[in-house]
Amino acid sequence: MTADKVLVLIPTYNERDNLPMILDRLRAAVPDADVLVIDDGSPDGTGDIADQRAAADEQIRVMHRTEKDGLGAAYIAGFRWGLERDYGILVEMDADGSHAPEQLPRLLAATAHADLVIGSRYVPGGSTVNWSRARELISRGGNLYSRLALGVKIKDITAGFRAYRAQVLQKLDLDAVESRGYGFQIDLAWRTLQAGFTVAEVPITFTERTVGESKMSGNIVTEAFLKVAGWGIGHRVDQVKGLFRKG
Ligand SMILES: Nc1nc2c(ncn2[C@@H]2O[C@H](COP(=O)(O)OP(=O)(O)O)[C@@H](O)[C@H]2O)c(=O)[nH]1
Ligand SMILES: [Mg+2]
Repeated sequence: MTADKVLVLIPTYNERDNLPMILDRLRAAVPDADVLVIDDGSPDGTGDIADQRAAADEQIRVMHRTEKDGLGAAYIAGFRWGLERDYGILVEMDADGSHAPEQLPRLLAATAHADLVIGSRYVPGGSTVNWSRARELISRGGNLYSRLALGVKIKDITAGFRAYRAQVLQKLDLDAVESRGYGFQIDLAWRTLQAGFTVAEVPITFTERTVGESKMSGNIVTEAFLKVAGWGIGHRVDQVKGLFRKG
């Protein structure tokens, strides 16, 4: 059996001081994986840096999008690009160093027995480094809330370091995904479970960026909060309808 071809998707917005370092580390840690940088027209010139790297390394490609349109939209565009080529595994990874490329082999190994593998901060062995109390509270609160509202067991459903088997993304209706930030990760995990695929979590060390700025905002949290409530209620209504149909 040949190993699945791996594509690592890296969305960027103003990451000029992070991207070269993360590409170096990734290419060293997982030399067989191809890389697609998805840049939303970063004003700081991240897209040009990505182009220079792509010119020197045929395993690095760049998708230029014209305006900042959120992490979710960037990933959807990247997934489509990868599905059109014959990649078996599509990886989501931040450009800011929060996700260690050195831990990617651990995620890839777990795709042998799960359709979606989440690099998790909140399973035994997982951790966060340099994170503010406020960010950790939002993250832990969002995860607890999602677990209760959706009735799922995933400990880190907002995590953005992931490996999807291509079959999952082929089956999901990517056109229907509207969520942009945090909600996007919850949205895709939820759709993956609803479609009957398996999800596994492997521990990672999440290290908050030391360079550049987070694009996280209150709007992103509010969007996620409202959407999760909607999915949770919709799911419960379906369950009740199912009971009536049976009875
Ligand atoms: N292409 C693209 N990338 C984005 C956008 N927003 C954030 N990113 C990238 O997504 C990754 C995670 O974003 P970050 O700001 O670090 O979010 P945080 O880790 O939740 O604070 C980084 O690589 C960002 O550059 C966007 O609108 N478009
Ligand atoms: Mg970050």
